[in-house]
Amino acid sequence: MIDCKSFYDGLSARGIGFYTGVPDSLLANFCAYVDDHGGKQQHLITANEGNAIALAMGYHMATSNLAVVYMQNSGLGNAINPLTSLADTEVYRVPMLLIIGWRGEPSIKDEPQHVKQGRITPGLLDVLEIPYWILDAQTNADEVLNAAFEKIKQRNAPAALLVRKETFSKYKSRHQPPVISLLKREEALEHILELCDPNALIVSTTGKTSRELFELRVKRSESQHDFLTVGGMGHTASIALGITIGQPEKHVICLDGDGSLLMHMGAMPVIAQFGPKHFLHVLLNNGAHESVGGQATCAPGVDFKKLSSAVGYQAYAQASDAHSLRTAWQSLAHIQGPALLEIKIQPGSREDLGRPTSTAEQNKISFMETVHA
Ligand SMILES: Cc1ncc(C[n+]2csc(CCOP(=O)(O)OP(=O)(O)O)c2C)c(N)n1
Repeated sequence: MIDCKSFYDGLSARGIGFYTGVPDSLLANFCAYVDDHGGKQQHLITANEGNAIALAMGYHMATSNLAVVYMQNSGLGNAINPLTSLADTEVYRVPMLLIIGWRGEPSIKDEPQHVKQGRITPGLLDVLEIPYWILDAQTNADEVLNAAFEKIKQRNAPAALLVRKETFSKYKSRHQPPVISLLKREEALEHILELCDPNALIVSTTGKTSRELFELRVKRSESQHDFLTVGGMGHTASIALGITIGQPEKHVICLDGDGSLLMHMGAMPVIAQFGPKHFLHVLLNNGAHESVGGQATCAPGVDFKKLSSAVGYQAYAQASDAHSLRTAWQSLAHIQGPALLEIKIQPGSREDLGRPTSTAEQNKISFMETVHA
């Protein structure tokens, strides 16, 4: 396996001065090492991967140094526009090193949302004309870094490392995210299922929220009719907006995460502008990207009450335990217009949490059958 410290030292020796990106479980050990050793001056988690490319570009222009941009391959989509229209050799030509976690690598079993992305990732890099090297536990990291940096220098443009599962050795972060509530996400979801109109259309976000919701429906012996957004991180609220536009009389509940909401926060003013009558946006705020390792988000510094009011939501309420959740729910029940319910939750989840057993398409079909029932 590649030792996180030697890899980090190897990057520092080759002039890397800054790290930015969106976390991925395959890169979690290395990113935890960066976070502990780079500090605030050297490491910033962005809201989405495109932001990270742009940040690396600004950093390079200001210092002439190189930044690393790390991401899961799911994030390549967010990065393609700034990679192609800013950093590319035919535009500003900005050097940087991309470190990309390779979920869904062919021949390795993975979740449905990763399968195609994993299969096309090398081809995508080829189409983008970004030279890349594959990194795994057996790789001689020094040789790969020499080759990659040589290429970056020669082209003065981005190059990438595609990182296989279990490449980096274990590193335990010294920092735990601050505990902002004692309520677990799964408990919050259970309360929501108790409180909500049984005919409400629920759309849940990427990661463990959807996995927990799926298991809660099993536990409650209820049908699986919620829409579980397994991919497309950050787009849950826009999917929910589309649903409410199509079904304006039904109650639509969007279960969002803080990382997810921040990733495409521009959806909020658009929701407010449309002004759906029965739209509850629930923010499950644990201040972390818990599903991929618990890396911090900037949510703890955001005043979501002011934010929701500033973008035009009609109401806001906050909860952090069963009692305040019930009160908050009731206070929003008769609001006509989009409302934000922020539930502060504890980072963490069950060790034995499973994954949806139905396919993504089956999930869509069940959801649509419920909508049209
Ligand atoms: C575009 C994109 N980037 C990154 C990921 C990897 N990813 C999956 S879930 C997740 C964290 C989501 O955080 P949050 O919305 O706060 O929910 P939590 O995991 O804390 O419940 C990340 C980064 C992804 N799936 N898609």
